[in-house]
Amino acid sequence: MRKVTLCFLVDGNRLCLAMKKKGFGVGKWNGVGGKVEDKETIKEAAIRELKEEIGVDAHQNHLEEVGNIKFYFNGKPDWNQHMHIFFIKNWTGEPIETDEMAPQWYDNDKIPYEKMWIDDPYWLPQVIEGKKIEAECYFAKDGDKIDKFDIKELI
Ligand code: 6U4
Repeated sequence: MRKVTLCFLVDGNRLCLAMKKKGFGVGKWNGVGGKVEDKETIKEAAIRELKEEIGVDAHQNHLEEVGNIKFYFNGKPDWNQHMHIFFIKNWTGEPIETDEMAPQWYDNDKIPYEKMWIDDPYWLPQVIEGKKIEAECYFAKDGDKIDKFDIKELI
C-alpha cells in the first residue's frame, strides 16, 4: 500500500494547518505531507515535504509519530494509502506559502473540521489530547463518505 506522511507543527495550544492548493485533497485544510518516494524512509519523506510545502526545516529526532491510518477507497484500490502522522514541536524557519500549500495557525479548540478530510474528526481530537492512535478508514466513495472507521489507542 502506498505510504504517505502527514505532519503538524505544534506551538503550545496551536497547530499549523495548511490549505492544499493543488492535487489530492485540494481546497482542504490539512497537515503537510505527501507520498514516500522509493529509497527514502518515512521520516525523510516527512522532512522533505515540510521543506517543499511550507519551507520549514525539521530534524528526524523532532518528529514524533502520533499515529497511523490505513485508508481504503471503495472501487479505487490504487488510491489506498497508509498515512503516518507526526507532531513536531521543534523546527527551524517560519511556515511560508508555496505553490503547494498555504499555512495557517489554528487554536486547538478552533480546528476547522468542516473544511478538512471527513475522517479528521474521528482521530485528530484524540491525537491533540496526547494519545497515539492506529486506525483503518473505509471510504464509500472518493472520500466523500465513511463506511467504517476502526480506531485503537496505542500504548
Ligand atoms: P506529492 O506529489 O507527494 O506532493 P500530493 O498531491 O501532494 O503528492 P499525496 O497524494 O502525496 O499528495 O498526499 C496527500 C496528502 O494528504 C498526504 O499528506 C496525506 C494526506 N491525506 C490523504 N488522505 C487523507 C485523509 N483522508 N485525511 C487526512 N489527510 C489525508 O487527514
